[in-house]
Amino acid sequence: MKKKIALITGITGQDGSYLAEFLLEKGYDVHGIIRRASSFNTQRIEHLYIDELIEDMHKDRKIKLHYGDMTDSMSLTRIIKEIQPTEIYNLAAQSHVKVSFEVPEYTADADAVGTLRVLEAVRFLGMEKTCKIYQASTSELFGKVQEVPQKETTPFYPTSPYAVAKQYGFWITKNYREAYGMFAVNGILFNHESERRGETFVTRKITLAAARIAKGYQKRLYLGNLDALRDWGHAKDYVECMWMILQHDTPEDFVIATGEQYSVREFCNYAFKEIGIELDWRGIGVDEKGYDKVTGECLIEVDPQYFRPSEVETLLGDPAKARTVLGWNPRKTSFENLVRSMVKHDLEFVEKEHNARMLVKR
Ligand code: NDP
Ligand code: GDR
Repeated sequence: MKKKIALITGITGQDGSYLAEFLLEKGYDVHGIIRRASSFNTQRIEHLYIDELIEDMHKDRKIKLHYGDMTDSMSLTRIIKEIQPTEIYNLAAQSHVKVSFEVPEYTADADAVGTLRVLEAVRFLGMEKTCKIYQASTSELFGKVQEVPQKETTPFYPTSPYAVAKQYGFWITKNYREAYGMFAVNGILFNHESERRGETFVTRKITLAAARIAKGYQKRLYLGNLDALRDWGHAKDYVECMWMILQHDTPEDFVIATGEQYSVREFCNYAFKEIGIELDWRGIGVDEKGYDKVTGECLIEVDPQYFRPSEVETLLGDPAKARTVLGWNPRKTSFENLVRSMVKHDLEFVEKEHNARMLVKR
């Protein structure tokens, strides 16, 4: 049987790191694209790479990394030509919705045209029939929602430069599938989190703050829209579904979600409960604050700098198609266990962070 070779763009991100682990376990040769940075950006994949590097520079490493960039067609084409992947997972993106309002042009270049670059490289190299492509589409496409819950047939209404760029990515993937008969598919994934989540996304920002408050390293957490409703799953469960989508007989797009919804405020309640604090919410709108019910201390405040020029107020996915067609289980990890594992991880993480700072001060 032909060896399965995977190329992951965005391998240094949350999903890329879990997917690399998953595919290695499945026996794949795993390659990833990393971009040049002035400091290390490989923390999430060091355990898949550095250890072997230290042992023996020339030994077959678990994953192979290549320098490239979503804004650079040449590098993408060169890498794809060199490694001849049988599956490409296009996860690389400027993935922060609020930041996309600050860097809209770059976001379009990396997230929209970047997707085209990958598809076109595969076509240009004549690999249309040998290489499957997974595109990381998003629930942000539904934006100003037209139907509840959102499913594969729900119309899109993107409300940020990020979502508009991803809408291009969605359609160009579908277009290459229909025009050239390529196995190019979209996973429309709702929010998914983990202890590897970037620190500026709301869930991780909350669990890190809860941990720092528990240890006495932080006094207060400042957030934006507390009323935003999201369908939050676990990243590890979602990368498995990316793979399942590519193993399906026919190239089809899938919504990946849990079918459960919580507000940012509720996420805070669960996270603070893990450090033994019951929150008492008082006030409304920008004046709303979260207090420790026992001590009366104010722990959470709204800061309008975190509001977005246009907000996605509510997202709730319907994973019925993925469940019935792929046999995927949307709630392997319960919401409570997701929050618990993130807080547990961050209690240890902030302790190490604090000790490292003390070391520097000495
Ligand atoms: P992250 O932000 O954690 O990771 C993004 C990855 O893309 C990083 O490896 C980053 O590299 C890389 N990257 C960014 N810009 C470029 C570029 N110009 N060239 C090459 N690589 C680049 O995202 P997630 O892992 O959370 O998400 C993975 C994908 O799924 C993204 O496309 C995201 O938009 C999409 N998505 C995510 C959801 C979620 O809830 N997590 C839900 C739906 C879709 P570096 O480490 O150097 O910054
Ligand atoms: P989102 O995730 O925009 O859904 O995009 P994020 O965690 O950034 O925001 C979720 C909701 O929380 C509200 N919010 C805050 N958000 C952040 N980041 N910081 C805050 O302080 C804060 N306070 C309230 C937001 O307004 C929003 O409503 C994520 C990304 O991973 C995308 O790449 C992906 O496509 C979508 O999920 C699905």
